Amino acid sequence: MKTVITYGTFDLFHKGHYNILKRAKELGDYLIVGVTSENFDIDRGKLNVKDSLMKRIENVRNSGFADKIIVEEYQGQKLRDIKKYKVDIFAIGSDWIGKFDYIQEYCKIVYLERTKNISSTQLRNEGKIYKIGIATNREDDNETIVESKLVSGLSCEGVFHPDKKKAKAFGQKHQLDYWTDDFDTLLDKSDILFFQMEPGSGGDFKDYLMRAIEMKKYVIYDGYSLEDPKDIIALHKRAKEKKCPVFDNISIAYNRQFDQLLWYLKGNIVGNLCSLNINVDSNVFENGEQNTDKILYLSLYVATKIFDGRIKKLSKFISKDGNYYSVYFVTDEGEVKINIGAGYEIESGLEVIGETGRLFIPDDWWNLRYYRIKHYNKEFMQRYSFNHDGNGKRYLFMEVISVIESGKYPKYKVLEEDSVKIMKLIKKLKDM
Ligand code: C2G
Repeated sequence: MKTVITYGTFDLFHKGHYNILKRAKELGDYLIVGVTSENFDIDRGKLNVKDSLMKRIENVRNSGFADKIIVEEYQGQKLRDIKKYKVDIFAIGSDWIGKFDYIQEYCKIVYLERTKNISSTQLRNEGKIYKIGIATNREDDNETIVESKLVSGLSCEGVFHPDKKKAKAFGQKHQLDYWTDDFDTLLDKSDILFFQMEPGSGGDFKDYLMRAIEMKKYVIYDGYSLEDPKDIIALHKRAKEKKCPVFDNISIAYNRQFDQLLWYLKGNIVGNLCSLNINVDSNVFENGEQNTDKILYLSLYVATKIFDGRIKKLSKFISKDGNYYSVYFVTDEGEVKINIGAGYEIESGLEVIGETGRLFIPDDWWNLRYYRIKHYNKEFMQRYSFNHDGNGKRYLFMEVISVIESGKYPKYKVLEEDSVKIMKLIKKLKDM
């Protein structure tokens, strides 16, 4: 007898789930299905799961393919189950290729092709699945698609790239349902548009953004990609008239741990603030992509959230070879220094120095996975770590869904004023 095992959350049960269970069952004689517990989903950073565990189990049972249903409760349980039930085949969707290689030693792994276009083949109507379309002129995705899969109720379906061949390469690489060089196709097929287009990438970019808003799509875009603050104001104005918010793609802003950190600092956890040092080794930033504007935009967002107040003594320094870029300014609350180095081995990190202590986020601080606080008069350090891989886009997606479902225009996170303030600063720095 051949035993097959597969796992999943199976939230808002749809055709993709049905198909994977059917195909998994066809691989052997006895199918075990592991359904994730609520706590395990929280633990692995899966957000927005709508159905209760009981309901998800019931839906798996109703499919008629499972011979046994178990609950997956912790990281590492898969190996225990495989041994315990003498499993021959571990089956999982092709979106997980490579993630479970460690299982190979214990049983065969079969990747089953993902079902395309699930949002239109949803089996139930309650709990809509929102379709994301990506508009890009980049070659790669930097994990946005992976992150969207960690938010239940979202489906990243297609990509638009002005270059047809690149659209195809991108779509195929990420197993999307479709790819196109026709922007209207993307508009037609998406509820949420995710723009990852670099500035100066052709005059059409602004036009694409505006067209998306005219069509009342929810838009996620990079504030820095609209180089003129006036364009940001115009974009927000039209979005408000259309009652369809735009979201600035600064992941850290939507990360709840960043809120917590800000509250700690405002609550004087390290006393009155005095200095903020931000370092970015731009070689490690998003797969070596070097874009000073982008890094500066993110750094300035964080700096202006930590240090409120009017900005004085703004200055910049650029090394002779142009690879080291540094910005300095002072506010009523303290001084800020931002260092961005490409090819210079500066160590990424963010440090807030206060009167009574120091808060430090090492390495890729923009992903905020860990920080520590040292009080000058205490031996020990307070450490905070958060269990999520990836670049934190899932928190942004979560925010978009909650705004769509509550019907309320977002009143916090990256506001129009934030984007405009930062772009004005960047413009000033450029003119120096
Ligand atoms: N799936 C699919 N086609 C889709 C959506 C999902 O084939 N359009 C597959 C997934 O690849 C997975 C299964 O359906 O194999 C369950 O998907 P989810 O409920 O989203 O669960 P997931 O987060 O993929 O969890 O331990 C849990 C597992 O690691 C998988």
